Amino acid sequence: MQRLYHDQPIPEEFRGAVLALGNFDGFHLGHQAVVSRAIALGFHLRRSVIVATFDPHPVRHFRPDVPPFRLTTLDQRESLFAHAGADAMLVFRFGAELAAMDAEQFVADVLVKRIGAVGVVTGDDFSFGKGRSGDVALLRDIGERHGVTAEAVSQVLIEGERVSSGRIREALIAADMGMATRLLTRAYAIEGVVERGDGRGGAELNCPTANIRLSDYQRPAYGIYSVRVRLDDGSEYPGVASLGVRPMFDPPVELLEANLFDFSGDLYGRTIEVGLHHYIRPEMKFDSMGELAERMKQDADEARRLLALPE
Ligand code: RBF
Ligand code: MG
Repeated sequence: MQRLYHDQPIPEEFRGAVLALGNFDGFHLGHQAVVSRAIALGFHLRRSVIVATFDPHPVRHFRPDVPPFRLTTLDQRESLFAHAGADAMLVFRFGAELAAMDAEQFVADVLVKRIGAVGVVTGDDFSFGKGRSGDVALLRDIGERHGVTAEAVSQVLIEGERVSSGRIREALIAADMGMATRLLTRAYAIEGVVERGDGRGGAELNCPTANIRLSDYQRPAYGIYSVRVRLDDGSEYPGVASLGVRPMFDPPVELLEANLFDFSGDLYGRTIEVGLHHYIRPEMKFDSMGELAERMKQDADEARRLLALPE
């Protein structure tokens, strides 16, 4: 799939496209409804379909100090959009230029002139333009004057409440992985490059782990999780992981450490994606390494049971 940027020329083949417009971080059930509609419209009009996203996130621009809150990386979004059937991804590089643009300019200069969109599909809560002054009604009005159709897709409800990224963050913080998974339609997955750790997991605890950083991701509750780990060759391994600061050790280092069942090999430097399936327990401080090792064995058994694997 092609990755396009709002401030670079759009290749001829992608002009005249239907644009799914939003941030789509997480690509949750509500986002999927918007993109599905854009794809249906593109099919009907025989136009290609571009899915937009913002990077950096506008919130980072306006409030640089907020703690990490991303639900996906740009690479994860690209792969999710591709699997949904989009032809290209359009990255809005959010900075001073976009922040200062009013609603009219955004539609006329960016959507129409630069991108050449013929139709735009958003969620019904979409807002845009300087100070978020534009809403879907204004998008329809401005679009009409510039020959762009605008359509807003209704919110999606789960248990009577709107599916939203905020609700997913709340579920993750509360270790409600069942709800997070339903809202996302897949397990929350953290991607990163495997770093060299202290080697203690393999040597002392009989539990070698692949360690990755949490970078810009929303932190779920610290603790021990059952996981499914996807490697960069597409293979997948069930396992158990610890996510947190490891109170057994000083100084605390925030890490996601995954032990892959029935895997032996070197993962250093490789990109892995760790899907968090079930929350098992919080991180704890034990009196000895022996007790930690014993508990880690129980965690692995519990993870196998939760993931419905044979003992
Ligand atoms: N570290 C802690 O300080 N407290 C824990 O409760 C804890 N539980 C863990 C459970 C599992 C399944 C795994 C894989 C790791 C756990 N760790 C915990 C991290 C462990 O101390 C670390 O992986 C090794 O020290 C290797 O760096
Ligand atoms: Mg390790």
